[in-house]
Amino acid sequence: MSRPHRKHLLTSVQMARFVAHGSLRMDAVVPAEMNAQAVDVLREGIPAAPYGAPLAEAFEEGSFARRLVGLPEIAGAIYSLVGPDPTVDHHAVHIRRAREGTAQNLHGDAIIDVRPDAFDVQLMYYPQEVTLDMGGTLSVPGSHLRRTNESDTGRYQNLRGQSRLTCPAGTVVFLHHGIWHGGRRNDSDVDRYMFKIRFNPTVRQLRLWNTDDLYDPAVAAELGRLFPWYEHATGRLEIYNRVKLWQALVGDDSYDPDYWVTRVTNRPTRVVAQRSLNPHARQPTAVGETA
Ligand SMILES: O=C(O)CCC(=O)C(=O)O
Repeated sequence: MSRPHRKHLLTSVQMARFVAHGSLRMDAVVPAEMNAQAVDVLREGIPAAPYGAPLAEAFEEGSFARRLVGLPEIAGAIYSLVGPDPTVDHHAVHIRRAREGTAQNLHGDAIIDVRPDAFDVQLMYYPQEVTLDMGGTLSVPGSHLRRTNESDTGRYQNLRGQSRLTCPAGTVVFLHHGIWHGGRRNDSDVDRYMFKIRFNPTVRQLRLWNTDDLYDPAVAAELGRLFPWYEHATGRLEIYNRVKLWQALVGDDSYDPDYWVTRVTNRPTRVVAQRSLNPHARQPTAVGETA
C-alpha cells in the first residue's frame, strides 16, 4: 500500500476524535456505481482469506473489496489509523434480514483487548441507505477503552448517548476494535447489508496521519470529551486511557493537557534520603543539627 496523498490522510483533530469516540464516520464516501453493484457482490460472498493475510493477498487486484479499500479517502483513513501494509485479521458480510424479529446485544469483537498503545480498526461499509427501521448498527461512543470482555457487555441496555446508525448509501464507519456495538433489529421490508473488514497494523502507529494541526487546541478539546453515559468519577478514567493512547500515537509521553496521567504516573527516582538503613553505619548529620 503506497502512502496516500496528504490531502486524503486524516487530520490530528479527526484522529483525536477517533481516539475519544472510538469511531470515525465518512458519509457517502463510496461512489454510487459501486454501491449499485455491492448488494449482489455481498450476497454472493467475498472469498475468505486466512487470518492475518496481507491486504494485497486477502483481496485480489480488481476485486470489489480491493477497489473499496483503494478509494482515496478510505485508503487515506486506513493509512492514518493503522499505517501501510496492514493485514486483514478477518472480514465478513453481515446481513440483517427484513423483519427478522431479533437484535444483537452490545458486544466488543474478539476477546478483552486492553492494548493501551495500539489498536485494530474495523471498517464497516453500508452500500444501502440505512434508515432507522433497518436496524443500523448501535454503538456506544467512548466505550472502546473500557475493560469488558466481548459479549459480557450485552447486559447493558440503552446507554445514554448511544447511537443508532442511519446513513446515506456508501457510508463507511471506522471503529476501534474495542467499541461496544451490535446490529439492531431490522423492522423494514429490506435486507440490510454491511461489509466489515478488521485490519491489524504491521507498523508502530506513530504519527501516520497529516500532523499539520498537531498543536491545534481542538485536539485537546476532542481528547477531553465526556459522554453522557460516563459515571462522574470512572468516566475520568476514559480521559486518562485516551491520553495514554494519544501519547503513544504522537510519541510524546509529556502530552497531558489535564494532568490526569502525569499525576498518577509520577514516580520520581531522584533520592535525597541521607540516613542509611544500616543502624551501625555512621549517619550523616542532618542539616541544622549540631554534631
Ligand atoms: O450488523 C451490524 O450492524 C453489526 C454486526 C456486527 O458488527 C457484528 O456482528 O459484530
